[in-house]
Amino acid sequence: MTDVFMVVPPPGIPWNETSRGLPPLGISYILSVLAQGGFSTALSDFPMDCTPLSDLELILQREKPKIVGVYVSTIMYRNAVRIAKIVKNQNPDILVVFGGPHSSALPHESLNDGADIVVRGEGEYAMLEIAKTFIRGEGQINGIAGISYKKDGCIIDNVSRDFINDLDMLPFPLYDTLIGKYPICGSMVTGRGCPYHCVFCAGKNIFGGKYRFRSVDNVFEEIKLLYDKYGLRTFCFVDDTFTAVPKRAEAICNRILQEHLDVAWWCETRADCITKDLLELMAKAGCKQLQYGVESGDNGVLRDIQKGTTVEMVERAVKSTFEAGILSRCSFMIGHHSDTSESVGNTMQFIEKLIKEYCVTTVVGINTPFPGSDTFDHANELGMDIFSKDWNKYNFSTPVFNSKYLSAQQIFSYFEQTMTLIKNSNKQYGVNDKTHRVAQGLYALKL
Ligand code: B12
Ligand code: SF4
Repeated sequence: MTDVFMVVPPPGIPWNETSRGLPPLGISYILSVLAQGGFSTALSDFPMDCTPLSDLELILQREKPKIVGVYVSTIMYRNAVRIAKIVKNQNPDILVVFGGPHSSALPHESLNDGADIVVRGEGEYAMLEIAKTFIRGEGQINGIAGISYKKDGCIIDNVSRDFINDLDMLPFPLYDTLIGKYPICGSMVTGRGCPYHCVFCAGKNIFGGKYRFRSVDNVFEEIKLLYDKYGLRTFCFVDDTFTAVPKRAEAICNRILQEHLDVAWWCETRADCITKDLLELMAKAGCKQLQYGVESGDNGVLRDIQKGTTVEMVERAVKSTFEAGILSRCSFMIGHHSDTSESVGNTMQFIEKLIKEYCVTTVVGINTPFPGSDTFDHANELGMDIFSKDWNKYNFSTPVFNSKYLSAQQIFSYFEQTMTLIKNSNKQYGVNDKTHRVAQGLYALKL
Protein backbone atom coordinates (compact mmCIF):
# COMPACT_ATOMS: atom_id res chain seq x y z
CA MET A 1 0.00 0.00 0.00
CA THR A 2 1.44 3.40 -1.04
CA ASP A 3 0.38 6.65 0.59
CA VAL A 4 1.13 8.94 -2.34
CA PHE A 5 1.68 7.77 -5.89
CA MET A 6 2.93 10.43 -8.33
CA VAL A 7 2.45 10.21 -12.07
CA VAL A 8 4.03 11.99 -15.05
CA PRO A 9 1.50 11.46 -17.87
CA PRO A 10 2.51 10.73 -21.44
CA PRO A 11 2.53 13.98 -23.44
CA GLY A 12 0.24 14.59 -26.41
CA ILE A 13 3.31 14.88 -28.66
CA PRO A 14 6.09 12.45 -29.57
CA TRP A 15 8.73 12.45 -26.85
CA ASN A 16 12.33 12.73 -28.03
CA GLU A 17 15.27 11.04 -26.42
CA THR A 18 16.82 14.21 -25.02
CA SER A 19 13.62 15.14 -23.21
CA ARG A 20 13.31 11.64 -21.89
CA GLY A 21 16.65 11.94 -20.17
CA LEU A 22 15.65 14.52 -17.60
CA PRO A 23 14.03 13.54 -14.33
CA PRO A 24 10.82 15.28 -13.20
CA LEU A 25 12.44 17.57 -10.64
CA GLY A 26 9.26 19.11 -9.20
CA ILE A 27 7.76 15.73 -8.45
CA SER A 28 11.05 14.49 -7.02
CA TYR A 29 11.10 17.41 -4.57
CA ILE A 30 7.54 16.64 -3.52
CA LEU A 31 8.42 12.95 -3.03
CA SER A 32 11.34 13.97 -0.84
CA VAL A 33 9.24 16.23 1.37
CA LEU A 34 6.58 13.53 1.69
CA ALA A 35 9.21 10.94 2.62
CA GLN A 36 10.55 13.33 5.28
CA GLY A 37 6.99 13.58 6.61
CA GLY A 38 6.87 9.78 7.00
CA PHE A 39 4.70 8.95 3.97
CA SER A 40 5.39 6.08 1.61
CA THR A 41 5.67 7.14 -2.03
CA ALA A 42 6.09 5.83 -5.56
CA LEU A 43 6.52 7.37 -9.02
CA SER A 44 5.49 6.38 -12.53
CA ASP A 45 7.02 8.48 -15.30
CA PHE A 46 5.16 7.35 -18.43
CA PRO A 47 7.25 9.30 -20.97
CA MET A 48 10.47 7.98 -19.46
CA ASP A 49 9.30 4.40 -19.01
CA CYS A 50 7.65 4.40 -22.45
CA THR A 51 4.75 2.48 -20.98
CA PRO A 52 1.24 2.82 -22.43
CA LEU A 53 -1.38 4.47 -20.26
CA SER A 54 -3.33 1.20 -20.36
CA ASP A 55 -0.74 -0.18 -17.88
CA LEU A 56 -1.95 2.24 -15.24
CA GLU A 57 -4.72 -0.02 -13.94
CA LEU A 58 -2.23 -2.78 -13.17
CA ILE A 59 0.19 -0.31 -11.60
CA LEU A 60 -2.60 1.04 -9.39
CA GLN A 61 -3.57 -2.49 -8.33
CA ARG A 62 0.04 -3.06 -7.32
CA GLU A 63 0.58 0.26 -5.53
CA LYS A 64 -2.88 0.63 -3.95
CA PRO A 65 -2.36 4.37 -3.37
CA LYS A 66 -4.43 6.60 -1.13
CA ILE A 67 -3.54 9.71 -3.10
CA VAL A 68 -2.54 10.00 -6.76
CA GLY A 69 -0.65 13.19 -7.68
CA VAL A 70 -0.37 14.11 -11.36
CA TYR A 71 2.12 16.50 -13.03
CA VAL A 72 0.16 18.55 -15.56
CA SER A 73 1.73 20.57 -18.34
CA THR A 74 -0.45 21.76 -21.22
CA ILE A 75 0.49 19.02 -23.68
CA MET A 76 -0.02 16.41 -20.97
CA TYR A 77 -3.43 17.74 -19.95
CA ARG A 78 -5.63 15.36 -21.92
CA ASN A 79 -3.75 12.34 -20.64
CA ALA A 80 -3.84 13.75 -17.09
CA VAL A 81 -7.64 13.80 -17.36
CA ARG A 82 -7.62 10.21 -18.63
CA ILE A 83 -5.49 9.25 -15.62
CA ALA A 84 -8.00 10.85 -13.23
CA LYS A 85 -10.78 8.79 -14.87
CA ILE A 86 -8.83 5.52 -14.69
CA VAL A 87 -8.06 6.13 -11.00
CA LYS A 88 -11.66 6.99 -10.10
CA ASN A 89 -13.01 4.00 -12.08
CA GLN A 90 -10.80 1.71 -10.12
CA ASN A 91 -11.46 3.26 -6.73
CA PRO A 92 -13.43 6.49 -6.24
CA ASP A 93 -11.96 6.86 -2.74
CA ILE A 94 -8.48 7.58 -4.08
CA LEU A 95 -7.83 11.31 -3.92
CA VAL A 96 -6.66 12.76 -7.24
CA VAL A 97 -4.43 15.84 -6.98
CA PHE A 98 -3.26 17.81 -10.04
CA GLY A 99 -0.29 20.22 -9.97
CA GLY A 100 2.24 21.78 -12.38
CA PRO A 101 2.16 24.60 -14.94
CA HIS A 102 -1.12 23.92 -16.74
CA SER A 103 -3.30 23.21 -13.71
CA SER A 104 -1.74 26.12 -11.81
CA ALA A 105 -2.89 28.41 -14.63
CA LEU A 106 -6.36 26.90 -15.12
CA PRO A 107 -7.27 25.17 -11.83
CA HIS A 108 -11.03 25.25 -12.40
CA GLU A 109 -10.76 23.41 -15.70
CA SER A 110 -8.86 20.60 -13.94
CA LEU A 111 -11.46 20.38 -11.17
CA ASN A 112 -14.30 20.25 -13.70
CA ASP A 113 -12.45 17.51 -15.59
CA GLY A 114 -11.97 15.13 -12.67
CA ALA A 115 -9.28 16.33 -10.23
CA ASP A 116 -10.35 16.45 -6.57
CA ILE A 117 -7.77 19.08 -5.68
CA VAL A 118 -5.46 21.36 -7.66
CA VAL A 119 -2.26 22.69 -6.12
CA ARG A 120 -1.47 26.10 -7.58
CA GLY A 121 2.24 26.92 -7.89
CA GLU A 122 4.93 25.44 -5.64
CA GLY A 123 3.80 22.00 -4.55
CA GLU A 124 6.00 20.59 -1.78
CA TYR A 125 4.32 21.82 1.38
CA ALA A 126 0.77 21.99 -0.03
CA MET A 127 1.08 18.30 -0.94
CA LEU A 128 2.47 17.46 2.49
CA GLU A 129 -0.50 19.17 4.14
CA ILE A 130 -2.93 17.39 1.81
CA ALA A 131 -1.39 14.03 2.74
CA LYS A 132 -1.53 14.86 6.45
CA THR A 133 -5.17 15.93 6.18
CA PHE A 134 -6.44 13.01 4.10
CA ILE A 135 -4.30 10.17 5.40
CA ARG A 136 -3.80 11.11 9.03
CA GLY A 137 -6.81 13.34 9.60
CA GLU A 138 -4.58 16.19 10.78
CA GLY A 139 -5.79 19.64 9.70
CA GLN A 140 -8.62 20.86 7.49
CA ILE A 141 -8.77 21.24 3.74
CA ASN A 142 -9.95 24.84 4.05
CA GLY A 143 -6.75 25.64 5.94
CA ILE A 144 -4.39 24.53 3.17
CA ALA A 145 -3.03 27.55 1.31
CA GLY A 146 -2.46 27.37 -2.45
CA ILE A 147 -5.09 24.79 -3.35
CA SER A 148 -8.43 24.78 -5.16
CA TYR A 149 -11.10 22.11 -4.68
CA LYS A 150 -14.80 21.43 -5.03
CA LYS A 151 -17.23 21.49 -2.13
CA ASP A 152 -20.93 20.73 -2.62
CA GLY A 153 -20.50 21.33 -6.36
CA CYS A 154 -18.89 24.77 -5.85
CA ILE A 155 -15.26 25.56 -6.53
CA ILE A 156 -13.30 26.97 -3.62
CA ASP A 157 -9.97 28.73 -4.18
CA ASN A 158 -8.07 28.84 -0.91
CA VAL A 159 -5.71 31.78 -0.41
CA SER A 160 -2.47 31.60 -2.36
CA ARG A 161 0.55 30.08 -0.67
CA ASP A 162 3.62 32.22 -0.01
CA PHE A 163 6.62 31.17 -2.07
CA ILE A 164 9.25 29.22 -0.15
CA ASN A 165 11.69 31.89 0.91
CA ASP A 166 14.48 29.78 2.25
CA LEU A 167 15.05 27.20 -0.49
CA ASP A 168 17.91 25.68 1.53
CA MET A 169 15.33 24.19 3.87
CA LEU A 170 14.08 21.87 1.12
CA PRO A 171 15.53 18.37 1.06
CA PHE A 172 17.26 17.35 -2.17
CA PRO A 173 15.12 15.57 -4.76
CA LEU A 174 14.60 11.90 -3.97
CA TYR A 175 17.67 10.80 -5.97
CA ASP A 176 17.58 7.19 -4.83
CA THR A 177 14.45 6.71 -6.92
CA LEU A 178 15.94 8.53 -9.93
CA ILE A 179 19.54 7.45 -10.33
CA GLY A 180 20.02 4.67 -12.80
CA LYS A 181 16.58 5.23 -14.26
CA TYR A 182 17.36 8.45 -16.11
CA PRO A 183 20.21 8.64 -18.61
CA ILE A 184 21.02 12.25 -17.73
CA CYS A 185 20.26 12.42 -14.10
CA GLY A 186 22.16 15.40 -12.85
CA SER A 187 19.55 18.04 -13.43
CA MET A 188 19.39 20.61 -10.74
CA VAL A 189 17.54 23.79 -9.94
CA THR A 190 19.66 26.27 -7.98
CA GLY A 191 17.01 28.97 -7.80
CA ARG A 192 13.35 29.53 -8.57
CA GLY A 193 11.47 32.35 -10.27
CA CYS A 194 12.41 34.83 -12.96
CA PRO A 195 12.42 38.64 -12.70
CA TYR A 196 11.81 39.23 -16.43
CA HIS A 197 8.45 39.65 -18.16
CA CYS A 198 8.49 37.99 -21.57
CA VAL A 199 4.87 37.95 -22.74
CA PHE A 200 4.94 34.37 -24.07
CA CYS A 201 6.35 32.82 -20.89
CA ALA A 202 4.30 30.64 -18.55
CA GLY A 203 7.05 30.22 -15.97
CA LYS A 204 6.16 33.02 -13.55
CA ASN A 205 2.87 31.36 -12.82
CA ILE A 206 4.63 28.62 -10.88
CA PHE A 207 7.54 30.27 -9.15
CA GLY A 208 6.69 33.98 -9.35
CA GLY A 209 8.55 37.02 -10.63
CA LYS A 210 11.42 37.11 -8.15
CA TYR A 211 14.55 35.00 -8.44
CA ARG A 212 14.89 33.20 -5.10
CA PHE A 213 18.03 31.18 -4.83
CA ARG A 214 19.71 28.52 -2.80
CA SER A 215 23.00 29.28 -1.08
CA VAL A 216 26.15 28.31 -2.94
CA ASP A 217 26.98 25.85 -0.13
CA ASN A 218 23.62 24.14 -0.51
CA VAL A 219 23.98 23.90 -4.30
CA PHE A 220 27.49 22.57 -3.97
CA GLU A 221 26.40 19.95 -1.45
CA GLU A 222 23.96 18.64 -4.06
CA ILE A 223 26.62 18.66 -6.79
CA LYS A 224 28.94 16.71 -4.46
CA LEU A 225 26.20 14.24 -3.64
CA LEU A 226 25.64 13.56 -7.33
CA TYR A 227 29.38 13.39 -7.95
CA ASP A 228 30.49 11.28 -4.98
CA LYS A 229 27.53 9.08 -4.15
CA TYR A 230 26.10 8.56 -7.63
CA GLY A 231 29.23 9.02 -9.75
CA LEU A 232 27.63 11.61 -12.04
CA ARG A 233 29.92 13.76 -14.15
CA THR A 234 27.37 15.52 -16.38
CA PHE A 235 24.46 17.66 -15.34
CA CYS A 236 22.37 20.69 -16.22
CA PHE A 237 21.08 23.63 -14.24
CA VAL A 238 17.44 24.08 -15.22
CA ASP A 239 17.01 27.51 -13.59
CA ASP A 240 15.23 29.88 -15.95
CA THR A 241 18.28 32.17 -16.00
CA PHE A 242 21.22 30.54 -14.25
CA THR A 243 23.42 33.66 -14.53
CA ALA A 244 20.69 36.16 -13.52
CA VAL A 245 22.93 37.06 -10.57
CA PRO A 246 26.40 36.79 -12.16
CA LYS A 247 28.27 36.89 -8.81
CA ARG A 248 26.43 33.82 -7.66
CA ALA A 249 27.05 31.88 -10.88
CA GLU A 250 30.69 32.91 -10.46
CA ALA A 251 30.76 31.56 -6.90
CA ILE A 252 29.31 28.20 -8.00
CA CYS A 253 31.93 27.93 -10.78
CA ASN A 254 34.72 28.81 -8.35
CA ARG A 255 33.61 26.07 -5.97
CA ILE A 256 33.62 23.51 -8.78
CA LEU A 257 37.16 24.60 -9.66
CA GLN A 258 38.43 24.73 -6.06
CA GLU A 259 37.24 21.18 -5.47
CA HIS A 260 38.74 20.00 -8.80
CA LEU A 261 35.52 18.40 -9.97
CA ASP A 262 35.79 16.98 -13.45
CA VAL A 263 32.30 17.81 -14.69
CA ALA A 264 30.49 18.84 -17.87
CA TRP A 265 27.32 20.86 -17.63
CA TRP A 266 24.93 23.17 -19.45
CA CYS A 267 22.48 25.84 -18.38
CA GLU A 268 19.99 28.38 -19.69
CA THR A 269 20.51 32.11 -19.63
CA ARG A 270 19.86 35.42 -21.36
CA ALA A 271 22.12 37.51 -23.58
CA ASP A 272 22.08 40.39 -21.09
CA CYS A 273 23.10 38.23 -18.11
CA ILE A 274 26.52 37.17 -19.27
CA THR A 275 29.97 38.74 -19.50
CA LYS A 276 33.21 37.67 -21.14
CA ASP A 277 34.86 37.07 -17.76
CA LEU A 278 31.98 34.97 -16.50
CA LEU A 279 31.96 32.93 -19.71
CA GLU A 280 35.65 32.18 -19.39
CA LEU A 281 35.19 31.09 -15.80
CA MET A 282 32.18 28.97 -16.71
CA ALA A 283 34.16 27.26 -19.47
CA LYS A 284 36.95 26.45 -17.01
CA ALA A 285 34.39 25.05 -14.58
CA GLY A 286 33.05 22.64 -17.20
CA CYS A 287 30.24 24.55 -18.91
CA LYS A 288 29.89 23.06 -22.38
CA GLN A 289 26.68 24.59 -23.62
CA LEU A 290 24.60 27.67 -23.00
CA GLN A 291 20.99 27.83 -24.03
CA TYR A 292 19.85 31.33 -25.00
CA GLY A 293 16.16 32.07 -25.45
CA VAL A 294 16.67 34.47 -28.36
CA GLU A 295 13.09 34.27 -29.72
CA SER A 296 13.41 36.71 -32.63
CA GLY A 297 15.92 38.35 -34.94
CA ASP A 298 13.93 41.58 -35.10
CA ASN A 299 14.41 44.35 -32.54
CA GLY A 300 10.83 45.63 -32.90
CA VAL A 301 9.44 42.19 -32.10
CA LEU A 302 11.89 41.73 -29.22
CA ARG A 303 10.60 44.99 -27.77
CA ASP A 304 6.95 43.99 -28.27
CA ILE A 305 7.39 40.64 -26.53
CA GLN A 306 9.17 42.42 -23.68
CA LYS A 307 12.25 40.26 -24.00
CA GLY A 308 14.52 43.06 -22.84
CA THR A 309 17.33 42.05 -25.21
CA THR A 310 18.32 43.14 -28.71
CA VAL A 311 19.76 41.37 -31.72
CA GLU A 312 23.06 43.16 -31.08
CA MET A 313 23.22 41.96 -27.47
CA VAL A 314 22.54 38.40 -28.60
CA GLU A 315 25.26 38.51 -31.22
CA ARG A 316 27.74 39.88 -28.69
CA ALA A 317 26.85 37.18 -26.16
CA VAL A 318 27.01 34.39 -28.72
CA LYS A 319 30.35 35.64 -30.05
CA SER A 320 31.85 35.76 -26.56
CA THR A 321 30.41 32.32 -25.81
CA PHE A 322 32.00 30.95 -28.98
CA GLU A 323 35.33 32.58 -28.09
CA ALA A 324 35.17 31.09 -24.60
CA GLY A 325 34.81 27.62 -26.17
CA ILE A 326 31.22 27.08 -25.09
CA LEU A 327 28.57 26.01 -27.56
CA SER A 328 25.50 28.26 -27.87
CA ARG A 329 22.09 26.76 -28.40
CA CYS A 330 19.61 29.44 -29.40
CA SER A 331 15.85 28.99 -29.37
CA PHE A 332 13.56 31.04 -31.60
CA MET A 333 9.83 31.32 -32.13
CA ILE A 334 7.92 32.13 -35.29
CA GLY A 335 4.58 33.90 -35.06
CA HIS A 336 5.01 36.38 -32.21
CA HIS A 337 1.95 38.58 -31.90
CA SER A 338 3.62 41.43 -33.78
CA ASP A 339 5.58 39.29 -36.26
CA THR A 340 5.20 40.30 -39.91
CA SER A 341 6.62 38.75 -43.08
CA GLU A 342 9.46 41.24 -42.77
CA SER A 343 10.31 40.49 -39.13
CA VAL A 344 10.23 36.74 -39.76
CA GLY A 345 12.63 37.37 -42.65
CA ASN A 346 14.95 39.16 -40.19
CA THR A 347 14.73 36.20 -37.81
CA MET A 348 15.67 33.78 -40.59
CA GLN A 349 18.63 35.91 -41.65
CA PHE A 350 19.80 36.17 -38.05
CA ILE A 351 19.57 32.40 -37.54
CA GLU A 352 21.67 31.79 -40.64
CA LYS A 353 24.25 34.32 -39.49
CA LEU A 354 24.55 32.72 -36.03
CA ILE A 355 24.96 29.25 -37.52
CA LYS A 356 27.48 30.42 -40.09
CA GLU A 357 29.63 32.62 -37.87
CA TYR A 358 29.37 31.06 -34.42
CA CYS A 359 28.48 27.38 -34.93
CA VAL A 360 25.29 27.92 -33.01
CA THR A 361 22.76 25.10 -32.77
CA THR A 362 19.24 26.38 -33.14
CA VAL A 363 15.75 25.24 -32.23
CA VAL A 364 12.60 26.83 -33.52
CA GLY A 365 8.98 26.51 -32.51
CA ILE A 366 5.70 28.19 -33.32
CA ASN A 367 4.77 30.81 -30.73
CA THR A 368 2.22 29.09 -28.52
CA PRO A 369 0.03 30.96 -26.03
CA PHE A 370 0.43 28.62 -23.06
CA PRO A 371 -2.03 29.07 -20.21
CA GLY A 372 -0.21 31.08 -17.59
CA SER A 373 1.42 33.38 -20.16
CA ASP A 374 0.44 36.98 -20.95
CA THR A 375 -0.16 35.96 -24.56
CA PHE A 376 -2.87 33.59 -23.31
CA ASP A 377 -4.36 35.97 -20.73
CA HIS A 378 -4.27 39.06 -22.97
CA ALA A 379 -4.61 37.51 -26.42
CA ASN A 380 -7.28 39.95 -27.60
CA GLU A 381 -5.34 43.03 -26.55
CA LEU A 382 -2.32 41.65 -28.41
CA GLY A 383 -4.41 41.12 -31.55
CA MET A 384 -4.29 37.32 -31.34
CA ASP A 385 -7.37 35.36 -32.29
CA ILE A 386 -6.90 32.01 -30.54
CA PHE A 387 -9.09 29.53 -32.41
CA SER A 388 -8.10 26.26 -30.74
CA LYS A 389 -7.98 25.15 -27.15
CA ASP A 390 -7.24 21.57 -28.05
CA TRP A 391 -4.27 21.33 -25.68
CA ASN A 392 -2.63 18.55 -27.72
CA LYS A 393 -2.10 21.18 -30.40
CA TYR A 394 -0.08 23.30 -27.94
CA ASN A 395 3.02 21.49 -29.10
CA PHE A 396 5.16 24.26 -30.65
CA SER A 397 4.61 23.01 -34.18
CA THR A 398 0.90 23.72 -34.67
CA PRO A 399 -0.40 27.29 -34.95
CA VAL A 400 -3.41 27.89 -32.72
CA PHE A 401 -4.10 31.53 -33.56
CA ASN A 402 -4.28 34.13 -36.32
CA SER A 403 -2.43 37.32 -35.46
CA LYS A 404 -3.07 40.87 -36.59
CA TYR A 405 -0.49 40.50 -39.34
CA LEU A 406 -0.19 36.78 -40.10
CA SER A 407 -2.71 34.00 -40.55
CA ALA A 408 -2.16 30.59 -38.93
CA GLN A 409 -1.34 29.20 -42.38
CA GLN A 410 1.31 31.86 -42.95
CA ILE A 411 2.81 31.22 -39.51
CA PHE A 412 3.02 27.51 -40.28
CA SER A 413 4.55 28.12 -43.67
CA TYR A 414 7.21 30.45 -42.18
CA PHE A 415 7.90 27.88 -39.47
CA GLU A 416 8.49 25.20 -42.11
CA GLN A 417 10.72 27.55 -44.10
CA THR A 418 12.75 28.28 -40.97
CA MET A 419 13.14 24.57 -40.22
CA THR A 420 14.39 24.01 -43.75
CA LEU A 421 16.76 26.95 -43.46
CA ILE A 422 18.20 25.54 -40.23
CA LYS A 423 18.60 22.09 -41.74
CA ASN A 424 20.32 23.44 -44.83
CA SER A 425 22.52 25.88 -42.93
CA ASN A 426 23.58 23.19 -40.44
CA LYS A 427 24.60 21.03 -43.37
CA GLN A 428 26.31 23.85 -45.21
CA TYR A 429 28.28 25.06 -42.18
CA GLY A 430 28.83 21.67 -40.54
CA VAL A 431 26.74 22.17 -37.43
CA ASN A 432 24.94 19.16 -36.03
CA ASP A 433 23.17 19.39 -32.72
CA LYS A 434 23.50 15.78 -31.71
CA THR A 435 27.11 15.36 -32.79
CA HIS A 436 28.07 18.48 -30.88
CA ARG A 437 26.37 17.37 -27.73
CA VAL A 438 27.60 13.79 -27.83
CA ALA A 439 31.10 14.98 -28.69
CA GLN A 440 31.08 17.05 -25.55
CA GLY A 441 30.05 14.12 -23.43
CA LEU A 442 26.99 16.04 -22.36
CA TYR A 443 24.56 13.40 -23.42
CA ALA A 444 26.19 10.14 -22.60
CA LEU A 445 22.90 8.53 -23.44
CA LYS A 446 22.45 4.97 -22.40
CA LEU A 447 19.31 4.73 -24.53
C1 B12 B 1 13.34 21.66 -17.33
C2 B12 B 1 12.15 22.01 -18.19
C3 B12 B 1 11.82 21.10 -19.18
C4 B12 B 1 12.45 19.73 -19.29
C5 B12 B 1 11.55 18.79 -18.46
C6 B12 B 1 12.31 17.86 -17.59
C7 B12 B 1 11.35 17.07 -16.75
N1 B12 B 1 11.32 15.81 -16.96
O1 B12 B 1 10.64 17.62 -15.94
C8 B12 B 1 12.28 19.45 -20.81
C9 B12 B 1 13.47 19.98 -21.58
C10 B12 B 1 12.07 18.00 -21.18
C11 B12 B 1 11.06 20.33 -21.10
C12 B12 B 1 10.25 20.12 -22.16
C13 B12 B 1 9.17 20.92 -22.44
N2 B12 B 1 8.80 22.04 -21.81
CO1 B12 B 1 9.62 22.68 -20.22
N3 B12 B 1 10.41 23.51 -18.77
C14 B12 B 1 11.41 23.20 -18.00
C15 B12 B 1 11.65 24.33 -16.98
C16 B12 B 1 12.77 25.22 -17.53
C17 B12 B 1 12.00 23.91 -15.57
C18 B12 B 1 11.07 22.83 -14.99
C19 B12 B 1 11.61 22.39 -13.66
O2 B12 B 1 12.27 21.38 -13.52
N4 B12 B 1 11.36 23.18 -12.65
C20 B12 B 1 11.80 22.91 -11.30
C21 B12 B 1 10.77 22.10 -10.53
C22 B12 B 1 11.19 22.06 -9.08
O3 B12 B 1 9.50 22.75 -10.65
P1 B12 B 1 8.18 22.16 -11.36
O4 B12 B 1 8.52 21.05 -12.24
O5 B12 B 1 7.39 23.27 -11.92
O6 B12 B 1 7.36 21.57 -10.12
C23 B12 B 1 6.81 22.37 -9.08
C24 B12 B 1 5.38 22.85 -9.33
O7 B12 B 1 5.04 22.95 -10.68
C25 B12 B 1 4.51 21.87 -8.59
N5 B12 B 1 4.16 20.61 -9.23
C26 B12 B 1 4.65 20.01 -10.33
N6 B12 B 1 4.05 18.82 -10.53
C27 B12 B 1 3.17 18.64 -9.54
C28 B12 B 1 2.30 17.59 -9.26
C29 B12 B 1 1.50 17.65 -8.14
C30 B12 B 1 0.58 16.53 -7.84
C31 B12 B 1 1.57 18.79 -7.29
C32 B12 B 1 0.72 18.85 -6.10
C33 B12 B 1 2.41 19.85 -7.58
C34 B12 B 1 3.22 19.76 -8.69
O8 B12 B 1 5.32 21.56 -7.47
C35 B12 B 1 6.69 21.43 -7.89
C36 B12 B 1 7.61 21.78 -6.76
O9 B12 B 1 7.37 23.06 -6.27
C37 B12 B 1 10.25 25.05 -16.99
C38 B12 B 1 10.30 26.52 -16.66
C39 B12 B 1 9.75 26.82 -15.30
N7 B12 B 1 10.09 27.96 -14.80
O10 B12 B 1 9.00 26.05 -14.71
C40 B12 B 1 9.77 24.79 -18.41
C41 B12 B 1 8.26 24.63 -18.69
C42 B12 B 1 7.66 23.75 -17.64
N8 B12 B 1 8.27 23.94 -19.98
C43 B12 B 1 7.36 24.33 -20.77
C44 B12 B 1 7.15 23.81 -22.07
C45 B12 B 1 6.15 24.54 -22.94
C46 B12 B 1 7.85 22.69 -22.52
C47 B12 B 1 7.70 22.00 -23.87
C48 B12 B 1 6.33 21.92 -24.49
C49 B12 B 1 8.70 22.67 -24.81
C50 B12 B 1 8.96 22.01 -26.13
N9 B12 B 1 9.40 22.79 -27.04
O11 B12 B 1 8.84 20.85 -26.35
C51 B12 B 1 8.25 20.59 -23.55
C52 B12 B 1 7.13 19.68 -23.11
C53 B12 B 1 7.36 19.02 -21.80
C54 B12 B 1 6.12 18.47 -21.19
N10 B12 B 1 5.73 17.30 -21.56
O12 B12 B 1 5.49 19.10 -20.40
C55 B12 B 1 6.49 25.41 -20.15
C56 B12 B 1 5.17 24.80 -19.67
C57 B12 B 1 3.97 25.63 -20.02
C58 B12 B 1 2.72 24.84 -19.85
N11 B12 B 1 1.65 25.53 -19.56
O13 B12 B 1 2.67 23.65 -20.01
C59 B12 B 1 7.43 25.93 -19.01
C60 B12 B 1 6.71 26.52 -17.80
C61 B12 B 1 8.36 26.98 -19.68
C62 B12 B 1 7.79 28.37 -19.82
N12 B12 B 1 8.57 29.32 -19.33
O14 B12 B 1 6.75 28.63 -20.36
N13 B12 B 1 10.91 21.29 -20.17
S1 SF4 C 1 11.28 33.51 -21.07
FE1 SF4 C 1 12.99 33.22 -19.67
S2 SF4 C 1 13.68 35.32 -19.22
FE2 SF4 C 1 11.64 35.50 -20.11
S3 SF4 C 1 10.27 35.58 -18.33
FE3 SF4 C 1 10.39 33.42 -19.02
S4 SF4 C 1 11.99 32.50 -17.81
FE4 SF4 C 1 12.21 34.73 -17.62
